[in-house]
Formats: sequence, structure tokens, C-alpha cells
Amino acid sequence: EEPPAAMAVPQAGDPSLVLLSRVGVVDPTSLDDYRAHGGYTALRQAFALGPAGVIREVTDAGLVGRGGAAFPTGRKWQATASQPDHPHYLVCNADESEPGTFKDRVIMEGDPYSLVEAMTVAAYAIGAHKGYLYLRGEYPRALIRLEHAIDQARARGLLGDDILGQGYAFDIEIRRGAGAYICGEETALFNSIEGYRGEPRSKPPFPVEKGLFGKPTAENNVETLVNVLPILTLGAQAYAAIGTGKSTGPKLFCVSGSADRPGIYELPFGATLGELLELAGVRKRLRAVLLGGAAGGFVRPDELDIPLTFEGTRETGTTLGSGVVMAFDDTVPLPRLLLRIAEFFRDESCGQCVPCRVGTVRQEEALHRIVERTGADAADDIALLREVGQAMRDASICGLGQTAWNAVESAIDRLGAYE
Ligand code: L3W
Ligand code: SF4
Repeated sequence: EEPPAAMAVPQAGDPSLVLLSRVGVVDPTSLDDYRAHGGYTALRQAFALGPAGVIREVTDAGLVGRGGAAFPTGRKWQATASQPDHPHYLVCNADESEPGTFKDRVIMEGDPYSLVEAMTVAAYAIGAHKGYLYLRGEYPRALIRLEHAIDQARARGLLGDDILGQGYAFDIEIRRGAGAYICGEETALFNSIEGYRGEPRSKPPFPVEKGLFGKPTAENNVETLVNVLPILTLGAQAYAAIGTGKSTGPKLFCVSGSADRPGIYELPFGATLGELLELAGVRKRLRAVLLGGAAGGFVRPDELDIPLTFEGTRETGTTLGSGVVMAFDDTVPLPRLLLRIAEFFRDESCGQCVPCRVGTVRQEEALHRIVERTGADAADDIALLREVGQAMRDASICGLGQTAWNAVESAIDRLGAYE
């Protein structure tokens, strides 16, 4: 029996879709069907352009990372490709674990060949002959689909020693995570593949220089990689015409919470939050929207006209992150929600550095006292939260500790969560 499918794609079949055009349309188990729906035209295009040409297109398209940090993909690929040390590795980060994020799952389950093709293009661009796909352990259906797609691609000469008769060798190995959120941090992910504890390394050196097995590595999120296909088939210029000047292309948003039609939505960057919420049937009596996931922040119902771009959300002190849009109506008890977020970070801290290991515990304790009203004065606990939060932000090794106080701070300052 097949494991259950990911949440719905309410727009499935809409002809204007770019990233989701095949999801719910193509047979995800059929390479022939993938090809009949435009599959493998981008890889042919890549071979015609050559590695430098592919990197130029990706750079000109303005593609930035879709895992949350929005780093320019062309710059990452150029930096990896130019390293004299070999071998070079490609790592696809499919350890999708940010609470409220399920976009990569929809792609991997519904259009797995697109990821196999995109990884092949990326590997060719950076000069890698081996790629690792680090898959979230809790995605059994995606695993079945991807294993099948990789086997079929290999059998048909689309992976292996001589791809499309072009003399280029590349193959993909899947590694499964085992439930740790921190293994989505790129260097913890490398440690996990190498057989060590999933603990982040200090950066620099950045992975482009010393990544997996200490070798030059380009690490990209699933959604980032599949964007490369329309960049090559449409051309960088046409791709960059989608979205805004600074945030180019289409973006996947994961809508959950108090919505009648939750699911994955594809919209060009620059659409407003209100437009997205209307599509998803977010009910009235909206109290707040969490953007960017547990590491993100809240916007209020009077701010729904903000544009969904990296620069637009920054103005409200939030982040677009990996595309999480969690809606809460006024029946949701905010203090308990914040306590749940704090529990999550305390659970998922790898414990390697003191500010995060201790800070996430202190944060949870303070929120617990506020919720249960066991502290003498909530104001004292809020002051403590600020102090602990600042220490985590300033002194933690990785993004987990640096952002573990974001949502709580945002709820206090922007929503008046404890007033
Ligand atoms: C070469 C430099 N490379 C930076 C590379 C770096 C990495 C990328 C971004 O993610 C986000 C956070 C949350 N030369 C470079 C360089 N790079 N400078 O660019 O790096 P960085 O350090 O800004 O961020 P990061 O640690 O990779 C943090 C989000 O991740 N997050 C959760 C994510 C969850 C998912 C999911 O479930 N799908 O993505 C939690 O914090 O938004 O912004 O590759 O090597 N000078
Ligand atoms: Fe581990 Fe937290 Fe330190 Fe990151 S910030 S290395 S998760 S203890």
C-alpha cells in the first residue's frame, strides 16, 4: 500500500503554472509521460550552452535560494565550479523540516523526474559527477517515487557514464534523514551523510570551498533546483520578467492553518499576502499570519497588502523564508502557540553551543510560566526572554539558535501577545 500523499495542490492543471505545471497532470512513475510534458528539454539546452553558459543563464535570471536564505544561486555555482580542488559535489537539500513547509514534498511526489533532471543540469554546471539527495526521513512516498525515477533515468541513459551520449557522467545517491530538523542545515547535513552526528560546522569556510567530505560543494534546496528548468527552457530574460525586479520568478507558498483551501500555491513574487489568502480561502476573524515558519515572524490583518517578496516581507520584520504562510483566526490561543514553537526549538537544538542549548530551554521555561501564570510577574519573564533571545541571536553557531527567538519576539512586539 502506498503511503499517503502530500496536501493538495488546489491550482493543479492551471495552464499559467510554471513550477507546478506537471504536478497532478503527469504520471509521476512514467519517464515517457515526463518527456511528453516537456521533460529533458532543459538538459539538452544545458549541453548546448555548456557549463559556463548554464551558470550565466541562472545568474542573469536572478535565481536565489528557495530554502529560506535567498543566496544567489549563480554565485554559488560559479564559486563551486571555479574551485581547483576535486571532486566537486552536488547536494540537494530535501530535508524539508521547517514547520509548515511541504512544497518540496509536492514536487518530489508529483513530478520526481523534474528534480532528477534539475540535479543533472546543476551537476553539469558545477562539474560534479556525484550528487547526493538528502531526503527527509518522514517522506516515504517521495522516496518511492525518487528511487523509481532515478532507476528509470539510469536505465535510459539519463544518468550514468554517458548522459544523452554527451560523454558526461553523473549519478545520484539518496540518503535519508532520521528525523532531526538540524540536519537541514547544510553543514550538519554533510556531517550526517559522512556518518557523523548531525551538528553544524562553523562557516566560513563555506561549502563552495570545503563542503561534503571537505570538497567543493553546491548545496541547493529542491525548489531552487527545479527553477533551473524553466530558466533554461524559457530563457533567463523571460524568466526574470516573472515576479519583481529584485525577486524574480515564480514562488511556491505553503498555506496552512485557518484556511478553507490549504495547500501549495504558485504565484509570481510580488503578489500580495491578501491575494494569496483569498485564493486559499482564509476565513474572516483573522488574528495573525506567521510568515517564514518557526524561524519567521507574524504579520497582522491590517498588513495584508504587503508584497510577497524577500524585500517586501523584511519591511514588516518578517521573512519569506521557505514560503510558510500559517493563518490563525482569533480562536487560536497565541501564548500556547508560542510555547509550542519554543518546545520545538528546545527539542531540535543539537546542543553543540551554549547560547542555543541553554537559551532554548530558558525561553521555553519563561513562556511556560507566562502561560500557566506561575511566575510572579509576566513583565519580568518578558525581560528575561529579550535578554536570552539577544544572546541566542548574537552568539549561536547556526541559524537555528540565531532565529529561535524571532517568532516570540515578533508576537510580543507586533501582536501584543501577552497584553
Ligand atoms: C559562498 C559566501 N556561499 C552564504 C551560502 C551558504 C548557504 C547559503 C545561505 O539558511 C535559512 C534561514 C531560514 N560564499 C556565502 C555563501 N553562502 N555566504 O548561501 O547561507 P546562510 O548562512 O545565509 O543561511 P542557511 O544557514 O543556509 C538559513 C531557513 O534557512 N531555516 C529553515 C529552513 C528550512 C527549510 C525547509 O524545511 N525546506 O528550508 C531556518 O533557519 O529561513 O534564512 O548555502 O553556504 N560568502
Ligand atoms: Fe546546535 Fe543550536 Fe548551536 Fe546550531 S545554534 S549549532 S542547533 S546548539
